Amino acid sequence: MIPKISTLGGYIFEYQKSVSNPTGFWNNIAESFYWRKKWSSVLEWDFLRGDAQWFKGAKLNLTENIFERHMFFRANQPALVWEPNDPDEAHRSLTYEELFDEVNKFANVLKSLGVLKGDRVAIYLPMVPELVIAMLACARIGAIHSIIFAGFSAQSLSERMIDAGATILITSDGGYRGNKTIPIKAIADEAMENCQCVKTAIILKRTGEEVAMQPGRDFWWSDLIADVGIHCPATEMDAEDPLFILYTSGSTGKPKGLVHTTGGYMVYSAYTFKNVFQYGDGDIYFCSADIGWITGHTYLVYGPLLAGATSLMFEGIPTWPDAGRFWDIIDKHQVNQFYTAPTAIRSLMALGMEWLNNKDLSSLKVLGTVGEPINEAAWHWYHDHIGKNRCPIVDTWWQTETGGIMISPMAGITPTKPSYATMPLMGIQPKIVNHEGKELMGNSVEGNLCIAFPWPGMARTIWKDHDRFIKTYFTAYPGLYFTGDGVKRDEDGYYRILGRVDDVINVSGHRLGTAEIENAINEHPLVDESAVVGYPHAIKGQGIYAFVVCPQFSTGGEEGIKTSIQLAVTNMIGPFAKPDKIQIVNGLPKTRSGKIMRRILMKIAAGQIDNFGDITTLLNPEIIQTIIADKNDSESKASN
Ligand code: 7RM
Repeated sequence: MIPKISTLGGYIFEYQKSVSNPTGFWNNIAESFYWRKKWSSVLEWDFLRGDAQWFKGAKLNLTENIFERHMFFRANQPALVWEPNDPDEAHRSLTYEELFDEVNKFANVLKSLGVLKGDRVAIYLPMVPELVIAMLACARIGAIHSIIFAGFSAQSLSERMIDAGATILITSDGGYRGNKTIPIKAIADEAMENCQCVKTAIILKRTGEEVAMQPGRDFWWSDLIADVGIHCPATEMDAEDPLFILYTSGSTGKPKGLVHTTGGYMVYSAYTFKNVFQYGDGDIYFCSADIGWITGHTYLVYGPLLAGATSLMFEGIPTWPDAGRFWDIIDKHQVNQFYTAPTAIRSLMALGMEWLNNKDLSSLKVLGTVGEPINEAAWHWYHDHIGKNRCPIVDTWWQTETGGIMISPMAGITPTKPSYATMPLMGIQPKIVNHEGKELMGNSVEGNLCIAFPWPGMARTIWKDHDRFIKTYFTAYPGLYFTGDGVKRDEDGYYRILGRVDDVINVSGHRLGTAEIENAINEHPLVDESAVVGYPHAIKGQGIYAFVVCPQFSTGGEEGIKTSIQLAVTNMIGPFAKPDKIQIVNGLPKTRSGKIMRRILMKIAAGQIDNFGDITTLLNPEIIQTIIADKNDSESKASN
């Protein structure tokens, strides 16, 4: 059994132990899992080289810790409950035994297609149970899955498949999202055309629409699954063998393929899941994140299933058929823990209280948020109207890179404060540093958030680019892992995350690099250059503001060019990366060395009109007032 902290005193005591003797602490936690062979050392590390190895020498298969380990007590307990997009379609429930059968069969399918340990398998699927089956089947045979969120464009999909060197793609005919049908296979076809590495595609039938099947390359899931056996022995993995690659945005244009490994990720995801949500036997846990993002990986699939939980997955969106969809699901399935993003809370809050009428939310015990800072108003609404003042909120801070939750209350144990992620979890040693790299000691300080010691769930490298891993995370503050987030430690020692301090923006919980969006905009033939910044947005947290220089566009064609820029971004990245505002400008504020001064553009986008600080290094200071005047102009036009 994975140990569970149950009192504040227990937390304080265990936390002290976990930081004074981290290897002893994690050694004990790891003992509650099933290993074919135990480790020879708990941890070897060197942050200067971006290295950490956990449970070295240990052998295991993660899926044996989900299935074999739970088969005696939980064979007939639902592992996965699936709620479809359309409430009129029947929901599905798979017990641990049933899910095990499906995973084994699909693992045999992969084997029959020649997939070997260490091969990369790309997965581009909507939120259906087969997505979970596919990823666990990879883990069963030691293949490395790389899931690409099904909202990404063909271009983004092929870029990621090429980088990962994926040889096989698992996808579907289409997908449902609210009242829309997404042509997944058509997008996948376009992506496969541009990458030579993918030789085989497995197509799941979801929408039943007509799709083109390329003979010799494309196979139906249902055909392949029909003639394979129900047993598939688990492949023995080293603790440090990769489990998956997940791409995330950074401050440069190219997304980073973060690599998570088997043993440490297993221990960390399950331990943090059980402790943060205080999951108990028989509870129904609902995480609304898409599996295409890290939250779905760790807290919809791996953490819950490793902990023997019943995990509910939802195919659709919170506002279709109406804004009561989440609350209907909670009512229907008697959900006990609910984990979502602040942007969802804000958008539902804005749609009014009527959607809560006649919904029974009394099963709820714990509420969680993740992905971006939660403002006080949204926190209170969630607390009062969803949790009815009796459910603790866990505001969980973490990243794709961290693999699991790092700073968060443990539900019902850590006293909460609205908009605070509160305290570090076991073994996590946060440090706050200033720009010179000096650690800020004591309370009531604000600076950049770093972590001083490894934890088992951390990413080990960037796929095929360890130098970039070192450069991105371990160079700014030598000896520390740098998160890219700003943070405040208040007078009580509580942590409040202030948001990114680099060129990453967070739009509706989607993490995007401004450079990525700029690259897409700059593809447009009429665009000379552009600068993208985030600005405060009431629902999305941050909106996307693009300043675009395109001297040649024909007068009067402003709307046309804006539309075609939106299209360029949709095609290159995906619809979720479309700028909320585009302003055509004559120039961008630049330093003498040619660097765009984003700090100024961020202020302008946020509505500031003076106090731009030191602008003496600017080559063209007059452009600031021009941009502001044009902005006001176009905004007053827009509101007329
Ligand atoms: C889990 C996830 C990571 C970035 C991170 C932060 C922001 C995440 C919170 C948060 C304030 C939170 N992974 N972030 N959680 N900010 N409070 N509770 O979202 O890789 O996609 O994004 O998200 O800026 O660095 S992620």
